[in-house]
Amino acid sequence: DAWAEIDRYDFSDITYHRARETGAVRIAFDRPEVRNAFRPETVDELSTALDHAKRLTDVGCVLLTGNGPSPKDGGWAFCSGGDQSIRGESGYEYKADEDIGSEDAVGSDATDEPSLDGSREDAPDNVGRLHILEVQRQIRHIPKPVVAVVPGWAVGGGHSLHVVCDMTIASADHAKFLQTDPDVGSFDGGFGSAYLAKQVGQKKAREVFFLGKTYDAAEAADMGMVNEAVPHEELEATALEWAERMNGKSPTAMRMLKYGFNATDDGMVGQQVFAGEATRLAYMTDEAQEGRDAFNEGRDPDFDDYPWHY
Ligand code: 1HA
Repeated sequence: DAWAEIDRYDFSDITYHRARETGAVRIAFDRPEVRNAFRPETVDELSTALDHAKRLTDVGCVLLTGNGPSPKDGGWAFCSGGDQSIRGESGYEYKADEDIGSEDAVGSDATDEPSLDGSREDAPDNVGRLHILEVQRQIRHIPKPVVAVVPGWAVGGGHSLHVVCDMTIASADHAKFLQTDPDVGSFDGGFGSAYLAKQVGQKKAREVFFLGKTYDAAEAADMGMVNEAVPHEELEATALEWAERMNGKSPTAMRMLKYGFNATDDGMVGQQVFAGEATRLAYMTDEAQEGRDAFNEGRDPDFDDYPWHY
């Protein structure tokens, strides 16, 4: 009841809701019949929703989850990773319908260049995509906590998505964590594995990938990659509770903390993102505004009022 759908009716692979009272958005994979596997269209939609959520200044938390259960067999899933049925030679391919990215669509009007408006109709070829990695970076850089709410399977690239989220809450009844990457000839050598090792330790992370065992929510919590396992029927309510709690905190402090946590693992980019926020804070001071005003008024700046703090 807390949720209102955000007006964007052309989403097909996700749903996107906003809880105005709570200051949260809920982005959910909506392909339960394939355990919420993602295809390029899904990734595009996810990226659009995350970018929108980033720009909502009264929203302090993003919940990322998977809708269910499957109408086919009642199974629950967060996400089962890349849709293997549309995996081509070099990545995941857009569906080859008449309008989008298919050989047939590449008619006489096709150019060699992608369009500026992001449409794929004039794409010269249906290139395989791995752009879920761009979404991982969005999750990493969005200036508010992203919580993975895992109602069922988190597998392969879906497992990596939960790893990159700031926190994970999982259904004690149905959540299952599994890495199949090397079974299907794939590997997330970035956040999905190396960052997982920061969470659970090197030996355990290597076990997750090299043995490919399935872990339930309690085991995943013991391991340190899940914050809390809760009864299935309490999953979404608990997630909303967490969102409300976080949304009550200082937005600046939360942003600085997220980027502070990221910085050591994100190298120069981590430093850049953290420093950008420090710059924003500095811009808000009279001292920085004196510099701006002096330039605009064609005079030397006078910083005498601003001490060299220690
Ligand atoms: O590693 C990466 C990347 C790395 C770097 C850069 C980019 C990356 C992008 C993606 C990925 C990956 O995600 S690689 C890993 C891809 N995912 C998998 O290997 C998981 C495949 N699925 C499973 O192992 C199992 O289906 C399952 C453990 C998730 C669930 O098992 P369960 O409960 O026994 O259900 P199951 O009967 O197997 O699945 C239900 C339906 O969902 C099946 O379809 P149906 O027979 O009903 O027609 C099944 O085929 C479909 N399905 C499940 N997962 C996928 C899928 N269809 C396509 N792709 C899937 N990933």
